Amino acid sequence: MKVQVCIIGGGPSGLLLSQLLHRQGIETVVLEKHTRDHVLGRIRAGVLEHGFAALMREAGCGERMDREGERHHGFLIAHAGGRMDRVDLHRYSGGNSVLVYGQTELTRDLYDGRETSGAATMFEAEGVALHDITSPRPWVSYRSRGEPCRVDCDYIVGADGFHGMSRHSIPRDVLREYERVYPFGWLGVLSRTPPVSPELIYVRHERGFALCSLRSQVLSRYYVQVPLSDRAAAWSDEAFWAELRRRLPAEVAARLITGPSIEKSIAPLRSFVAEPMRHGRLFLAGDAAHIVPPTGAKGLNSAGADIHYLYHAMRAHYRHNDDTGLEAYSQKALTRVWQAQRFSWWMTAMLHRFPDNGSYDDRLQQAELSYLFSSESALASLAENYVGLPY
Ligand code: FAS
Ligand code: PHB
Repeated sequence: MKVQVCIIGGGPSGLLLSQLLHRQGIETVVLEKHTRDHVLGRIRAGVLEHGFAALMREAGCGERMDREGERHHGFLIAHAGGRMDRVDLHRYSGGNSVLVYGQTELTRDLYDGRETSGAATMFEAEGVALHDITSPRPWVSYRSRGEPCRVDCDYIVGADGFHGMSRHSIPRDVLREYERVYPFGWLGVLSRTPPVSPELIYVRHERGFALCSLRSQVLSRYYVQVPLSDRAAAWSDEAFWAELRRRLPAEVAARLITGPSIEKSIAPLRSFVAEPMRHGRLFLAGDAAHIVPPTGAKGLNSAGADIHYLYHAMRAHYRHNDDTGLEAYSQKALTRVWQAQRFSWWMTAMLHRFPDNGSYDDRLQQAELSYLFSSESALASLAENYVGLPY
């Protein structure tokens, strides 16, 4: 097979880029390790920056997102003694907002868009390997149902997530990795229950962080911080709901409607960046290059910025033989990646209970929150990061 761009990974990063390029007549193939159903079985992000939503529309896959997604102009932070304060995103970001629409649904929309376009997606692609990535004619090998296959291309995009292989195709003496692993995880539950609040509630509590989110008015998403040693199977639904109630302000806990969990999992938290995001004709995008703790809702949205830069760079290359975007990609993407890293770390440090924290750290977190809600410029800083810094 010969294409212009070979994309490794059929998650939101790879699919969004492939759809955007396809609409510009740039031929791509997506190699995905698993089946479509397996990919769609993952419960992940829930909040889209306005820039990400705009990319979905430009990819021709935004219609259901705009119909079913919920525009949110603010969120709440519950902290000292059950007090709740609102972050007015609309006011402090100059009129911007976020869209609450699950990653599972947007990935489904992207798959539907790709199938309608007739572009090629190879599912259950095994043993993907990259070859001659610093030559003008890179190629990719993989097996499909045991049969050896080959893709010749101009460029390879590694959008295969944190556990993918593409990052490891960059020589060890070139690749630099930066990482911080947090001593806790998020136990998440999805339930077919009405959300406890019309807006998200982030909770700082002495027992640990909690988050009340949603996917729709009949589908709620909740999280509680748990030790890394915990296993989701050891948490009964009753134990989860009781722990969540303990961490919520009394009036919120009183109106919480519980129900059976339809998904329950623990996500470990880490901050991670791999540099550079380009080596020869290989470009890294999304979780393949960076990971953030989900506190700031920047994981999927950071991937969106990478895709924006890569899409415009490849379009300029094929339309105008202009390679300035490709040359600048890694540096430009990493500048925004590190802003998302900073914000995600800040939100995580402010709201979570760190096992080694002493009384000083506890008071510092309280001071951070009281400063935040006493300063318009602090609220403006949070708001502009949460809705999404400019691309
Ligand atoms: P993905 O990991 O989504 O997709 C990569 C794809 O590549 C996968 O489909 C995988 O099967 C495929 N692949 C891997 N290796 C391959 C190989 N060798 N060959 C071919 N294909 C291969 N972000 C938020 O903003 N909010 C959240 O609440 C949130 N929760 C999360 C919870 C969990 C458990 C995880 C893991 C992540 C979470 N994230 C969250 C971040 C998440 O949403 C990612 O940012 C998003 O999935 C990034 O998309 P991709 O870069 O496409 O990577
Ligand atoms: C979610 O709905 O899954 C979600 C929302 C906001 C976050 C993290 C996760 O910061």
